[in-house]
Amino acid sequence: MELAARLARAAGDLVRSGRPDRVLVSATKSSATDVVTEMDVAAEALLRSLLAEHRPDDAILGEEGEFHPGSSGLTWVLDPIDGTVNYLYGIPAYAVSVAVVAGGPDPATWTAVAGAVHAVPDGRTWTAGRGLGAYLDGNRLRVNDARPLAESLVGTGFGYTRQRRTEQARLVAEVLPLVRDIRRIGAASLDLCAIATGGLDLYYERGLKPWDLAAGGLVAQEAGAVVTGLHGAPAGEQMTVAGPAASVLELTRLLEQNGAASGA
Ligand code: LIP
Repeated sequence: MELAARLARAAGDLVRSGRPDRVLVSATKSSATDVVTEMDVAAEALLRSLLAEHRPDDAILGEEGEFHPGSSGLTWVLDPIDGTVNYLYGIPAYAVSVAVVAGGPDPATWTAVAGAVHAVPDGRTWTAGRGLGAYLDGNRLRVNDARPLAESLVGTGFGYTRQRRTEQARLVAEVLPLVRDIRRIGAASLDLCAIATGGLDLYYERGLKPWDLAAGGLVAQEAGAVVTGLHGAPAGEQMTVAGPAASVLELTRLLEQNGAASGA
């Protein structure tokens, strides 16, 4: 937990100090808007070099690099800049996400052990250890009490392909009239930390990658939130829903009734 925080802060210092006035896109992935910047790559390279020094026998799964196998049974799951589009545009909502899991690299079979999410613009750092609780800059966190869906502030996000976004637009149009309001922060790890801090009542998103979810999901769980998928499935790329148990039950029913985990 302490090492995850140290690594996240170190990468955050690089991202913060090295941000040029105009950030350039160095590559794209699933679509022309799914961008990678030179800083994404540089920050992950720093994280990998620190892990080689401090945890040489552990495996590494990172958003921007190849899977590095290990022999210890532990895998570090890295998102060097979660919220890359916000970083590109200078919108102050992007984070370094560092988690360590038992097992890996298949997220369906791993158990998150510890994690840290470091908000680069303002330096806030969330940490969590399995069974050890969740903290924001050392202060213990507790998820909001459940409240009716109509009074809940709900976070969500959208993918990068037209097909997936068409489906997500249909779904959010069903959800919006039934909740207090919607927030689209643009970084899943910060959405999940907002659940832990009480800044959101609920969060749902389809299409999260393992590195989007690994650290923030543990922070939310250790703050007392339920983090799940639909139809009894675990949280993952098909769907992630997070919040207090009673509210998650209401939201998952609504999402299931609207076919949220099927289609694009
Ligand atoms: C982002 C996620 C966010 C999602 C964005 C994007 P990235 O991750 O954290 O929840 O809505 O579309 O996928 O690509 O910035 O690492």
